[in-house]
Amino acid sequence: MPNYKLIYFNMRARGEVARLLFTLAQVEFQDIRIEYPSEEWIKLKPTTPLGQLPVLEVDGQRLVQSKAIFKYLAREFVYGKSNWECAEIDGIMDTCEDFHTPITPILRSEGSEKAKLLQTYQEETLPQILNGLESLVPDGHNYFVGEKLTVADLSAYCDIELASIIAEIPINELLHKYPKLSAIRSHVESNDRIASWVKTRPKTYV
Ligand SMILES: N[C@@H](CCC(=O)N[C@@H](CS)C(=O)NCC(=O)O)C(=O)O
Repeated sequence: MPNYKLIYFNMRARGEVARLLFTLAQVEFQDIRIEYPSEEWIKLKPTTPLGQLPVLEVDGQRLVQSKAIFKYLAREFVYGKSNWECAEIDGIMDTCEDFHTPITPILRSEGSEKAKLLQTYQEETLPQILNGLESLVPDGHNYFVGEKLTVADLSAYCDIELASIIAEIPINELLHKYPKLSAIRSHVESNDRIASWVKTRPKTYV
């Protein structure tokens, strides 16, 4: 088994899906957590390829971009059964990326500008993405794709939680109109390995 080192901030945000993939596959990895902001990050930033995290090191070779990292790990551990299923999973992951795009502008703005961006996120962005994701869960199925947990379910699980924190809407309230997404959330949380990870992982804001 390769030597895996995941370098990310001490947050879930763009790193947690990778951690959940390792957990689900029961594969050991070094969970390197950098505080943000910190002197440590100021020193480390120029040594990273993009000046950003996450970075995954596999036997000393570096991979950048969270989605590329998740897809690489998923291909190693738990992707779809066919090219078509993998493409369906990619579609879910790309949709989940849309939760992230507006977040930095919200966090970096202040006052009435922040309130306006937050309102658009709550009232327009989230319903649009959640309606889309809900429609992508096949009727009568417990997962986005196939009959077992994949990186699609883990991505939705992590990113819906992140969106609920940023939007300041409790997750049960956010998901009350989305029974299929609520069911996926329960399935992810009831997986023994994930449940144990969630219970013991460092407690962070996002
Ligand atoms: N597209 C990149 C975005 C990475 C990114 O925005 N990373 C942020 C944290 S979530 C970061 O490194 N911020 C610190 C900085 O830019 O100094 C990905 O998905 O990995």
